Amino acid sequence: MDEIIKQVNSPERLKELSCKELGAYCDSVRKFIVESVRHSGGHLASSIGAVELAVALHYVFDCPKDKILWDVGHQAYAHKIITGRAENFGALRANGGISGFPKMTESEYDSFTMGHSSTSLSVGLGYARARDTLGEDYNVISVIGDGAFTGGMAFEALNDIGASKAKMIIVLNDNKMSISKNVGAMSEYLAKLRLSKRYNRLKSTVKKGVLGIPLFGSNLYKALVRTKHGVKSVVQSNKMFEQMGIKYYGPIEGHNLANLIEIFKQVKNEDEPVLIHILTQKGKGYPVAASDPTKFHGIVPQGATNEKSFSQVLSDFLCTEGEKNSKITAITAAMSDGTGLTAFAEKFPDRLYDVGIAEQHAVTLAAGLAAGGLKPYFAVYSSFLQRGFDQVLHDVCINNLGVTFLIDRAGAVGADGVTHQGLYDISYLSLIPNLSILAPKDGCEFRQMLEFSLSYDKPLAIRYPKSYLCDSAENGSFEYGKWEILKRSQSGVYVLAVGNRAVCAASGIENANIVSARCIKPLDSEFLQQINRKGNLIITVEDGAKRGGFGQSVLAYLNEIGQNAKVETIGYPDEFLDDFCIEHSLEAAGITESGILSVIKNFGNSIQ
Ligand SMILES: Cc1ncc(C[n+]2csc(CCOP(=O)(O)OP(=O)(O)O)c2C)c(N)n1
Repeated sequence: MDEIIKQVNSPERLKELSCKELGAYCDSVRKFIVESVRHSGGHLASSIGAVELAVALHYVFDCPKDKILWDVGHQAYAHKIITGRAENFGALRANGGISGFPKMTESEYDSFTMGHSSTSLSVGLGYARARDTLGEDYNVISVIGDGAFTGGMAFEALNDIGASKAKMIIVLNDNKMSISKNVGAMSEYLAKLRLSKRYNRLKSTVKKGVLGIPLFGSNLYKALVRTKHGVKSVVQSNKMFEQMGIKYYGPIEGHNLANLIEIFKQVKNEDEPVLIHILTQKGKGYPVAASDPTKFHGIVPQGATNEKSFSQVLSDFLCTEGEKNSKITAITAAMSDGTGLTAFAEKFPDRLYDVGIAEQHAVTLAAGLAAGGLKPYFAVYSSFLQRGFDQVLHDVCINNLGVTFLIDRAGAVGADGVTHQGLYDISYLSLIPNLSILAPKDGCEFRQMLEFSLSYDKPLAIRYPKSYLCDSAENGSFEYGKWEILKRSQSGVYVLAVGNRAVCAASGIENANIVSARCIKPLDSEFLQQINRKGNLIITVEDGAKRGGFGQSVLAYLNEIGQNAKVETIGYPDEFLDDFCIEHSLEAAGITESGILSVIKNFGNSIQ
């Protein structure tokens, strides 16, 4: 770690740096992020693209009094370093270390816990209104990427912000990229703004403002004038935002520190909502990342793995079946790589809809596609589908449409932490009539479920984690509504395991009946009736929240028919899972062989 990183451990120290030192500091921060992330994994390209932005913001504003809200928050590593957390980067996204996202409980400089996209404008307006109502005095700055700007929440907030006239600053960090290339009409509109004529001269107000910066204003002004391309981007009025009541500044070169400092100084004094459109490069300063920002959006630490991914199974399936059936369409909300849709997109570009970071729209789009006679598959991470609950219920399920939800990253997710845990899908989807929910024990069974989906013309959800270790030796055929007995025993103990991780945890256990409860909804009620005998023990195991989960569905059903067996449920307790390690999460919840064995042992003791 460079000395300057150690020394600058607060925004106050940052403000003491000279103009030249600030430039050197940015270089060191960038280098430090690259080194740290190569070791620990994390969001690389976005973070190194926002170094000058973070430095300029902390140079001009006074945090924690002023509130900087980093949308999604994956780009805020420089912010974390400036605010005294460089020492913790050895344990970035690890237990005992720091989160990869802003987190209120981690630092007073993190004004909000972020993780899901497109929230920063709403939070910002909330802060601004609270400030004005309480007669307080601070600045609110929402930093939002062009990807996050495609999300419906951002549009809803803009609508409100423009009308509110509240004093707040929106920094639109436009690098033309979401995780992959950004999409949609808004993105095209921003591209036009990028190309639009930029100012080649400094406005007198700008000059005045720069010269007014204490200590090195005149140096800055000279630097501005000297910049390679001159200061092209200063202030340009823009119709769309302006007509919505939001003052537009831009486009501004977002790696030019002097430019950024100047513009932030300018807008600090504005009394109305302003939007500063800055242009940055994702992966800036690290050529491999800049040339392939999608690959370097998030990187995992090096290490041998023999895991296979469920998304690869999905990819193979969609590519093969897509050939045979032109009605098959796939939808992604800006996550085609992560969910395994890239190959399908390349093969059938007209049948892959990337809707931007717009899960709610994606669900209802799928409903419309199905109503119109197509066969839509929406692949989405469990935690992001939370956004689309009402759309699943109201649009897909009330209309009983043949939409298949492929719910990836279900269960504990590890390094992304609390905001991304996929623990709630079983609970919230189980509430919805007409919807069936499946969980494959391995890739082979996932493939069978996908084949089943081809002829199933009703709402269907299949949930699975990122990876699985191997395909099971048992390769029975998939039968809708029926569970699979993986191991029989004379004992009265039945382990009902949901999905790959639970099945893996249970598979080594002897003297118990091990069952893959692959159909979460509907339950295999016939089987449950058979095993609901006094003296029997039923243990449900799921990589999901206990509340409203599979285990509680089993309990509710048995209660309805008159419960005889003893039932124990294993899953996550009723608290947020603030854990960065999948193994540790599973261990703590008892979703392990020893966790199940201890339940069996306690039962044995209790009947002696
Ligand atoms: C609701 C939701 N859906 C999907 C994601 C996954 N995701 C994280 S970052 C990202 C792209 C963000 O792009 P942008 O806002 O432009 O920021 P950049 O990485 O380009 O700086 C996506 C899709 C998310 N965090 N939240």
